[in-house]
Amino acid sequence: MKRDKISDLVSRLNQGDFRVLAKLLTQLDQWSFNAADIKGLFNDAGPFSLRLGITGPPGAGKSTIINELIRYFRSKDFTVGVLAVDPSSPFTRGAILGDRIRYSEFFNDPKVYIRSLGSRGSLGGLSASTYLMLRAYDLMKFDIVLVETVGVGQTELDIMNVADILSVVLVPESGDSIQAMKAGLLEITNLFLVNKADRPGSETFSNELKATLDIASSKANESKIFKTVATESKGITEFCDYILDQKKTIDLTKKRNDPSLLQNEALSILKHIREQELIKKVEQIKSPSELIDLF
Ligand SMILES: Nc1nc2c(ncn2[C@@H]2O[C@H](COP(=O)(O)OP(=O)(O)OP(=O)(O)O)[C@@H](O)[C@H]2O)c(=O)[nH]1
Ligand SMILES: [Mg+2]
Repeated sequence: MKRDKISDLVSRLNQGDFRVLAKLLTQLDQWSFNAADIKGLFNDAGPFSLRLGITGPPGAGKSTIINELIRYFRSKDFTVGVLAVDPSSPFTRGAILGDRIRYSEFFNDPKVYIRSLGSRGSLGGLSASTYLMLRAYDLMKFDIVLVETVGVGQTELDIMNVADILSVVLVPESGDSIQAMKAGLLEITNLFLVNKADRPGSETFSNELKATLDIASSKANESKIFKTVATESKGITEFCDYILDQKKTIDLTKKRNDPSLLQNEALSILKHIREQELIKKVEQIKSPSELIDLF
């Protein structure tokens, strides 16, 4: 099969064709390009899509919530892009199949594009190609881009850098583990969804969460908690209305030109490039002396 030139794909993104985006994302994932090919992704003028990050522990209901969010935003006639980063899958295939079933309702919707991605090769953080992919989504001019990540380790720090609004999904079952594993998740945002509110203990859990957050956050930075039952579409409208309110207050052009965010992105991308170069060198090692020669 003939491969499209990546720079052509980039320049055709503004036509809004999902097939062009799909081909480009595949090539970005394989990281088979040089800087000149993808220059067109680095656009400073916009318009830009609002990126809503949905992160949280495995199985909290992130994908089910995203399904509901898509339905809400479609009801407002917004175009929606979804990028689901699945660190558990070393290959993309499993994730694609899983999410195909989950998001099947929108499979034929010409205004919804969904892509899953394994986060291989990035030591737990978002892969360098994720940054480029989100730039490609921007050029498609989606109104909203939903980014699903599992909130563990480095990923939760990376997602802070790419999401314009970041929400964390927790479930009542996480109860007493709040201090331990959630500590990191509590620090990255002040916007929470307590999902599976149909489960016992959800009221107590929400109250405890609120109390924990109130100690940490200032008045100006007040935390927001939404209780949801994603499987029954409960609580979703309230959350989405809030997001749309927030959307009005965010200057996306300023955000995409924010030096500290750009520096973070640069660091991720450069680390990846240097790591690939190092791996090539390391693979040549055949003896202890060759090893030390590389130092
Ligand atoms: N009882 C109940 N179950 C729910 C709710 N939301 C999601 N689930 C179920 O929880 C399970 C996990 O949901 P997912 O949406 O796949 O969760 P996830 O966070 O995307 O999971 P990973 O991507 O694997 O980390 C599924 O069986 C859902 O049907 C809810 O509000 N209440
Ligand atoms: Mg999921």
